[in-house]
Amino acid sequence: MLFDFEDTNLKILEEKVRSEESLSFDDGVTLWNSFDLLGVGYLANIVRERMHSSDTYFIHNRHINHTNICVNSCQFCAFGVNEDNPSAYTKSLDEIFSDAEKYKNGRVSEFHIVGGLHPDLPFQYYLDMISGLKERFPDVHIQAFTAVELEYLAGIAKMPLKDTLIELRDAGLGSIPGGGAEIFAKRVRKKICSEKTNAQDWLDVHETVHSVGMKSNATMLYGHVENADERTDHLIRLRELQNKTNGFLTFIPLAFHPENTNLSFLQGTSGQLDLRALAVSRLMLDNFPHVKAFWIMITPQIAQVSLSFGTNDMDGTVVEEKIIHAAGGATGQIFHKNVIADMIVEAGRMPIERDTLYEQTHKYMV
Ligand code: V47
Repeated sequence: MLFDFEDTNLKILEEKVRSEESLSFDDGVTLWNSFDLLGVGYLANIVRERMHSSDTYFIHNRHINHTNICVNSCQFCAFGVNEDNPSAYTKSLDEIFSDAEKYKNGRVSEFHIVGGLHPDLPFQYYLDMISGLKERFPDVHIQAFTAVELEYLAGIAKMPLKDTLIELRDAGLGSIPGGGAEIFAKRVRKKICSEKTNAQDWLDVHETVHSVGMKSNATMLYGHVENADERTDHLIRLRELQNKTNGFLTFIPLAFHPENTNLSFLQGTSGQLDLRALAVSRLMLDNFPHVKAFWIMITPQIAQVSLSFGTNDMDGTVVEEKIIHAAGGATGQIFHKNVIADMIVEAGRMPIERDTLYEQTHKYMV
């Protein structure tokens, strides 16, 4: 099929994309800056269809945010608060188990657990959370704790990260979510999350996760003070680690939501930037199996359109989402899986309900 590129720079990139050559730093910057969004999407769709044809994944999952108390105060975050804040909460283990219990008969296949860096909870709380969930729901995969939380938990446990991970894995932890990466560039981290795990530490945590046989995801927070060079650098650093370990499953670009944050003077992201972020990620991360459109972040409508802009995954049912909703997220928090499947079909794609490791769990007739 011939595509009529408005931007001739993209025509040159098409040859590289078709011959499966990795794109360079300069190519990445070209993609972020091109005025030809449809051209960028067309290129990303070539990769998406080569890897997955029309297959589009989603999962019956439930997010759990166990505490919003956090010792860090990232400028972009409206979720984390200190202990004295009236909105501070920490779920007891019984509360977590009873939240999870509500889904016992719903064939939920994944619990996705992230929270703040709590100053007082002992390591045993996290071990008991994971082993208690596993005991009650042996068939449910537990994806929990970002690299930032894991580094913090190792500090609390007073153990090397690898041993901490092994204890959590033996308690039932299955894989690691992609949060906490933000943008790797020092200039940006200094502005938006100066106290947080530095970029190399984030990458090292994931390398250690992969070394103990667990898979993980990766993210990039975009649409705040970062520039095209910094986004490209972020993607290339992830691609390099993936070349080394092959332990990443999915990349999820996270659209910055400004409300109630210290960066609330910034605008939220546009549909144009959301689609571009997904497409450029698909093109630069040619060694990542999956690129996910997290509908909570970008609206179900943009997520659906993005299935022709490089994405092959729509996350899932979610149920409870506090991080983006604290920052003005305007979508609901729950989607019935038949609605997700219908949206995928309407976009001309094939819905596949999956588990965390992308094994098919349910066949939809279309
Ligand atoms: O780590 C915090 C980000 C992340 C804001 O692995 C914000 O499958 C936008 O990582 N605006 C948590 N983003 C969510 C996350 C995630 C979500 C869905 C799927 C997966 C996965 C991972 O949310 C945080 C931080 O990077 N975040 N505040 C905000 N105002």
